[in-house]
Amino acid sequence: MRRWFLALGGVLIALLLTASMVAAQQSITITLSQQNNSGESGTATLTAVGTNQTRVVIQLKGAPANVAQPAHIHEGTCANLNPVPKYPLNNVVNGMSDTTVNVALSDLLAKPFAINVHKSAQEIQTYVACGNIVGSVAPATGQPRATLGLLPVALAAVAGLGLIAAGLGLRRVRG
Ligand SMILES: [Cu+2]
Repeated sequence: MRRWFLALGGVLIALLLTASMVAAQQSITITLSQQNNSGESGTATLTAVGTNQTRVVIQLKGAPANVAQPAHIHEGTCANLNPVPKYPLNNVVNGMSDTTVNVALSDLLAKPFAINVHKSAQEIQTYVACGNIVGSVAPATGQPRATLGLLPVALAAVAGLGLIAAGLGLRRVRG
């Protein structure tokens, strides 16, 4: 019975590893373009965290030193933005911001959303950078094969690790 227990454990570990590998693939990077001649531009990387959260990491070049610049996810596009913030992000300071928001990446991709950065708390009405949240993670936006293609690899990994675990279990029983 012990070998079955070990084999089962091996398969479970393999499944967990596979799940984390697949989850790590659910990430998009968008471009944040300068607005109002700010000289600030860069990227935002959005990564799925579990099934209903998204980590948003903003990196801007040309940001002023030690100025807190408000940032949000807004509904709409940079060209046609709903000015009311939908999901607040942590302030960009020295070009960096890192926030986990309570919304699934797939939901952010399901309809138009944009990330914008404001000049400062005092000059919040001035946008310094903006980028539309678009990408190829969700099936609705195309290229779902990139994710589906991982499935055979994941299954092979599970099978292989399961066999290894079963082999170790046999060896233990014999030894
Ligand atoms: Cu905003």
